Amino acid sequence: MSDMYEPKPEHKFTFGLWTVGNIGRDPFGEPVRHPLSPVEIVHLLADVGAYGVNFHDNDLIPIDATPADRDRILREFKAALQETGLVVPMATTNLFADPVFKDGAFTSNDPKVRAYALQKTMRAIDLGVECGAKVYVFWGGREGVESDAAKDPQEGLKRYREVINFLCAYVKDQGYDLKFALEPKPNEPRGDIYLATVGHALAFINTLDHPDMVGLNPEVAHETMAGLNFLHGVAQAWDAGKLFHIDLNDQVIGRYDQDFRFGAVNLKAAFFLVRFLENVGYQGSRHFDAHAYRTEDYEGVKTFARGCMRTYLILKEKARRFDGDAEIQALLAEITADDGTMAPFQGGYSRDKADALKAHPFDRVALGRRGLAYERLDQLTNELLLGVR
Ligand code: GLT
Ligand code: MN
Ligand code: MN
Repeated sequence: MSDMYEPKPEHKFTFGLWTVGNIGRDPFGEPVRHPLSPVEIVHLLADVGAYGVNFHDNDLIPIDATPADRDRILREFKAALQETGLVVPMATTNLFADPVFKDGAFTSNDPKVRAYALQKTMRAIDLGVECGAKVYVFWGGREGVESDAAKDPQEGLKRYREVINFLCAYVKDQGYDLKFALEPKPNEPRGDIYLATVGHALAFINTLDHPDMVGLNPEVAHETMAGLNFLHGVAQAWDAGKLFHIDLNDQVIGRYDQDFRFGAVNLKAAFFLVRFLENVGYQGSRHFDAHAYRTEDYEGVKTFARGCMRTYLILKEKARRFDGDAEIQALLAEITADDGTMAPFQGGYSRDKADALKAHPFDRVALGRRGLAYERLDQLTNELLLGVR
């Protein structure tokens, strides 16, 4: 399909090996698709027009691989990257699948498990950097509890902090050009996961030894699972200079972790998200952390992957139209109109300003009577998204 919604490298669309490589296993059912090798996945992604591919250490190198296996797999993977032109902007560690991590990795109650998790992460960082990754994601899916009798949440946070501090120092010591991105999630697979939302993670970062090295990888589905407005979390991460990466997908509030195709559920929320990312000038990857419905074969997986990128680009075009729509812009200008009379009270504090404001007469009733026309604005937004303007 060659049209204005065709993905190009400059769009920075990326997928994890685990996304299009998802074989459709769920808690109730066996896999529905045969596993693809990392090399096959790279070719599939190149086929649909992606820019990059991300991975967990064990998506690429099986946990029990010998050093010889590791070398061969890595050689073949790098050759596939070379052949297709795909890059690896991000990497991460699988600290959730193996039984050893059933009580968490960095926050496990067992010091041997914590040390093993740290060792595994250092090795995985080496692997990611070797493949070119500049962002390293920490998704602590097993860092948490089912019962608070098992673990003191303060102790959990202390352990988490100690490990992130250690790893920041490791990256500096190795001279790697790498930033960390924490990915919050409220629950699943643990009953409750530590650092549950963007807000929790932002506050935690400020307690670290090297807060400058650590930012966020917010995911649409995860904030939505918590019932939150994803855009607001993203905006706050951006405002703090912490939007290092983003996981795009979709999710119905109150359901299991769905990881649907971007825009599959809430197109309007996806629209405002894309408009935000484009308008603020976010330069990072647009990473789709999603997978195809379990009903699909690999043709369906390609349709899914193309759909994520195409929806993003369509919404980007819609954002351009929204910002150029005379009626919408006139309405926005009216809503935010400023006659300048409040200028003496704005900006920083001064004693004179405070005194003048305390003495100023306001017609509260008239201010409260004004209609704001948000109904019209939202309806115009809907009509723009529905393609009738
Ligand atoms: C897992 C999770 C994702 C994370 C991945 C990175 S692992 O697939 O569901 O949200 O981004 O560790
Ligand atoms: Mn998810
Ligand atoms: Mn994710």
